[in-house]
Amino acid sequence: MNSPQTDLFIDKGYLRLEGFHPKKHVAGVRQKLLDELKRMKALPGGKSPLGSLQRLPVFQQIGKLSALVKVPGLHATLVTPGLIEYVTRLGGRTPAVQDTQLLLSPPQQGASTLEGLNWHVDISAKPQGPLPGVQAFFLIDDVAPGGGATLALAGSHRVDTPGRPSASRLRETLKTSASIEQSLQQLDIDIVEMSGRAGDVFLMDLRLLHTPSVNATKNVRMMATARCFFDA
Ligand SMILES: O=C(O)CCC(=O)C(=O)O
Repeated sequence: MNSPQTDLFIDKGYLRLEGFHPKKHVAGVRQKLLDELKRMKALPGGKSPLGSLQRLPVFQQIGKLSALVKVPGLHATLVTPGLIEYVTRLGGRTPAVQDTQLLLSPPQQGASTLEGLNWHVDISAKPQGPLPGVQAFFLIDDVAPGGGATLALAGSHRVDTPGRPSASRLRETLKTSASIEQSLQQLDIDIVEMSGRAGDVFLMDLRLLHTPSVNATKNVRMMATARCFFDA
C-alpha cells in the first residue's frame, strides 16, 4: 500500500480496492449463492421462503435473505492473509477479525432513494482518537449503481473536529434535507456507493456513517462484510 492511499484513508475514511480479489477467486462463492437461491425458489408446494421476503420492510429483507443462505469457506475465501496485511498496515497493528457475514438484497426492492435510509455506525469511538477498526466490504458479484450496495459518508469519521461539520448538523441534514446529496456536498461530505465489479473490496473506517440502500435492479445484490477491530 502506498502513502497516497493511506492519506486518502485517513482523510476520507475509506479505500476502494478495485479487483483486490481476482474475479475467478470469488466465482465459486457467487455460483454457490446462485445455486442456493435457485434451490429455494424451486421448493415444491410454494414453500419458498423468498416469497415472504416482500412483506418485510426493505432493510429487514437483507438480514432475512442473508440468514437463509450458508456458504462454506466464505470467510477464508474473502479474508485472506493479503487482506489482513492491508488492514494491519492501516491500523499499525494486527486486528481481531470477526466472522464474515453475507449481505444479500432481493432484486427490485423499489426505486433508488436517499430518503429514509438507515444511516448508522457500528461502534462509538472518538473522531480524534486512533483508528478503532476497519470494516471490509466484498463484492461477490458485479453490483451496478442503484443495485443495493452499501452507502457510506466519506469524511463522516471526523465530525466535531476543526474544519469539519458537527455530528448533530450531519444527522439533521440526513433526516431533513430535501436534497441530501447537495447539502452533504456543502458540508464536504461525499456519498460513497460501494458498487463495482466482483472481486472489488472497500475498506472503511468503522467510525464512518453507512447504510444499506434499496436494490432497484433485477439482480440479487451479493456482498459480504467482515469487521476488524484494533485494541484500544
Ligand atoms: O446491507 C448493507 O449493505 C449494510 C451493511 C451494514 O450496515 C453493516 O454491515 O453494518
